[in-house]
Amino acid sequence: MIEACLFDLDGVVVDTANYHYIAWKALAEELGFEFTLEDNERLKGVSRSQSLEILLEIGGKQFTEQEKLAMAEKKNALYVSYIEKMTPEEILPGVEKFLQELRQNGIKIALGSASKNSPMILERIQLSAMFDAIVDGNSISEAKPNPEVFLKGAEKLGVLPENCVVFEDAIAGIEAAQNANMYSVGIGDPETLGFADLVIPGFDGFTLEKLVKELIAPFPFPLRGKA
Ligand code: B16
Ligand code: MG
Repeated sequence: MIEACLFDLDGVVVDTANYHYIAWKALAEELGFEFTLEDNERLKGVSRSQSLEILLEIGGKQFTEQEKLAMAEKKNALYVSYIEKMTPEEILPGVEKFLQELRQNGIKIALGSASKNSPMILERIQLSAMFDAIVDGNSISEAKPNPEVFLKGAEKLGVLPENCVVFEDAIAGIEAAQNANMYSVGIGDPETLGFADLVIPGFDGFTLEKLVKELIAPFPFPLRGKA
């Protein structure tokens, strides 16, 4: 039985990946190397500090912890200057309608994101009120694929993990959902996220009825292979 749905933010509710990309690219250019869109794929769902490590590995650069802290802050300041201007129009297609349908059916909703900027983004896109609980980069100590972010979300909602569904666009996020013993729905490419319980291209035209039919009915929890 589905009692709660937990949503990742970047790549699921909004597409902030491009803002992250422009900000990381600016830092890379300042350091004298190129950072491509393909490189940016490696940063999706990854924490800010881990993202910087990956970026510096790509550029073959080494810095002290203090220097790295300053770089992460600089990147974040630029990133924040972009997300400050976000509007509700940037909510991905079908998301609001799906969230409303969940509420109407008494299903609880939580956010489970690695981003420390989640509260600001939700406020700018005017979606904060839709979430019964918010767990983000400010309240977790372990990054996905560790299940902490989703387990904390379920706990805040007072729902058992096996009655939760996680919506995620990142491989590490689907792994985190599976490690939490929750159902997982991948948002994006079946080739990349095929190991999720269900993969959909996005929320446009997606309904609770479809979720139950395509995810829960074929895999009632006690019969799931990996449960
Ligand atoms: P911040 P998600 C993640 O958001 C992004 O996908 C990832 O690219 C970013 O590095 C991370 O948040 C941390 O973001 O610098 O704002 O704290 O996909 O977990 O919603
Ligand atoms: Mg994401």
